[in-house]
Amino acid sequence: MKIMGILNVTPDSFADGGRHNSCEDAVKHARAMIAEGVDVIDVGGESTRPGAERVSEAEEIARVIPVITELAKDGVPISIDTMRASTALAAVNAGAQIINDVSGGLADPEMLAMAADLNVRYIAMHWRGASKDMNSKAIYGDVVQEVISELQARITAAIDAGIEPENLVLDPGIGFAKDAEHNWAIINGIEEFVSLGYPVLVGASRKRFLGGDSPDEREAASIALTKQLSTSGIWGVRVHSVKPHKEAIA
Ligand code: PMM
Repeated sequence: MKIMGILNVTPDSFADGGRHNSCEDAVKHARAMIAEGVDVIDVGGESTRPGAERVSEAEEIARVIPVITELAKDGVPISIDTMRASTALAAVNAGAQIINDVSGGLADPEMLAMAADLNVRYIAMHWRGASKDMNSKAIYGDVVQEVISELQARITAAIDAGIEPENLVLDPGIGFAKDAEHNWAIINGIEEFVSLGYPVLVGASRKRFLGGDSPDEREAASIALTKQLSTSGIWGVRVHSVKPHKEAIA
């Protein structure tokens, strides 16, 4: 099972704020993850936390491209966590090999065609709308079946746009338009997602449904979840810390 290490390059992710320093800090943090054996570094310049506002395209690109350019020299696989085709293009040109689109192609009408053109791996996550008001969309009857059927629509759209099926990765979108009970139902039903026949990525690390008052207090539960998921047949987990998750899998 692959470990995707999260590298959020947002002003609030690193202590000092300024862009140059946050690039340097981000690269340093990524190199520490590489030393611990990370499989993919997921670079993102836009927060998708519940309630988050969008950042501009120019700002997103200014945050992530210097970091990707530097990390590409290390030869580690890099994914770009973006909902914008333009950012995905700039990132792939700078050395990223995977597009991680939390909107599964719904946020930017150019995204699926761009991913097809670039012929890189494309992670399609289940999404029902922008972070600003996604919590109001957490309404399901059978959450597993509804998320699967909404993902199937994204698979069809991706393939219609020219994305090669072997380039597709699916993600149920833990915490995106989902309450705690929905997230747990998906975790417990993850094998139904695996049985769709595509690699499955799960991003549950330090998310609110794990309890605790702060992200740090959710670390033990995150690691326990990786251990549980390691026998489910999923392709990878998207996590904040590398070593403990590697140990859990081992
Ligand atoms: N979660 C976040 C951001 N990007 N990408 C994928 N593929 N799956 C996720 O679950 C996911 C993501 C938000 O989490 P963070 O704020 O901890 O980065």
